[in-house]
Amino acid sequence: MKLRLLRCLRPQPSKQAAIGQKESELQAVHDHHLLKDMSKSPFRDTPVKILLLGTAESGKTTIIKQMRILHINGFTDNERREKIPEIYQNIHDSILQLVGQMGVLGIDFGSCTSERSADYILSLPGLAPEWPMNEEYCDHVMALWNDVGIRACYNRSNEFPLLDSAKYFLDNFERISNVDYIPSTEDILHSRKITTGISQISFRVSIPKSMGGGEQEFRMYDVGGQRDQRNKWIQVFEGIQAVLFLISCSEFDQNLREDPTQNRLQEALKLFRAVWQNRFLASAGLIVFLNKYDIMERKIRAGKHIVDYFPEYEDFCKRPQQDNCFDESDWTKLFIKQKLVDITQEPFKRHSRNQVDMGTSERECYYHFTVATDTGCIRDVFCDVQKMILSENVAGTSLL
Ligand SMILES: Nc1nc2c(ncn2[C@@H]2O[C@H](COP(=O)(O)OP(=O)(O)O)[C@@H](O)[C@H]2O)c(=O)[nH]1
Ligand SMILES: [Mg+2]
Repeated sequence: MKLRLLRCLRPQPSKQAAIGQKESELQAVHDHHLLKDMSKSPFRDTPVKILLLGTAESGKTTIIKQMRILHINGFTDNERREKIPEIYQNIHDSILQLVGQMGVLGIDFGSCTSERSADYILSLPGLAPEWPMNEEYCDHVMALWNDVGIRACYNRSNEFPLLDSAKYFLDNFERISNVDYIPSTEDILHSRKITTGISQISFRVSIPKSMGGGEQEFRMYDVGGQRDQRNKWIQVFEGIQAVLFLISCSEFDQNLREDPTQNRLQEALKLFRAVWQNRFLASAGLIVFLNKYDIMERKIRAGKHIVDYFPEYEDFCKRPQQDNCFDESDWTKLFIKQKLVDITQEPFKRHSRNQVDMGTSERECYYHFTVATDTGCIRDVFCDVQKMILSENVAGTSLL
């Protein structure tokens, strides 16, 4: 199915201004006909398939969890309890990693008591303690998280692989270590488990009356993001209507777990180029989530600057002031987005069998800044995405 995005639903400000009154009216009539046609179109009976792509830890599995919260009925108490070992493991991995890095970074503990707590933690196996956590373990974890040395180590956590949710779980440790603990929805959204296979979620959404009414089934596929998982991706490319590409805005100062010499944001941009140019995905709509901007903003407030990793940022900021750029976070967001836009405008020649064979593509790409752990944010963004995809289908069927 050939897909085309309807500009009317996501107008670009500059383009919007250029469209005269008359053209807008014509466009509205055209859209009305398309939307009216939609109820007759065949795609309603077939699921709309969305493929989540992006490097490891960009937020793909978190989006699947959000779909479950928003469109299915979330998590039962039993399912919540089943997440306890995963959350315990996240906490255990985080504290072990922090304690282990103290020596590597040459940071001292704030007290002898903390040193003893560190010895205790290092004497434990890599596997997290079982439920319920024993009191001794809890006391040591709490003492360490309150230690000034450990906090200094945490502030340098871009220099080693640490779970993004480490702070969230350690800040909430007292509640989590309680015997009556049942993970909250927020805890589940913050927990992390590596995706190795391909997982799928199906859900139905009601379509607004203005778009023809009724329901549409969506199927979303989540694949592993690590380098060694990417050869599996091709298996799910067939019949995909849209790719949701996740890129983490916060990883500009971090290196890959798989290859500590490689900057994570550079790797994500390389992957984006490969996805954009992939011939098996050439007819799919492309939507980008510039994710984790909450962490990016936190980093900038803590004195990190993207220019130290991407020197070209300096020239980028000399451009005329953008309306919506008030501070360094805004400029950083815009800079990362521009990197993606530049990739979609690169002319390219076919180098491999997997690349599309064309000059510059006419395809459009849609960008959203997101915080995947924030249900409200994903609800709003997904509402837009849904409209776009449904409109694309309408446009697609009208072209058949
Ligand atoms: N603070 C914050 N954490 C996020 C965000 N998106 C994902 N995470 C966390 O980042 C970690 C990796 O996310 P995950 O969905 O497993 O990434 P995946 O490897 O692409 O599936 C998890 O601990 C998530 O809770 C975000 O926008 N903000
Ligand atoms: Mg995953």
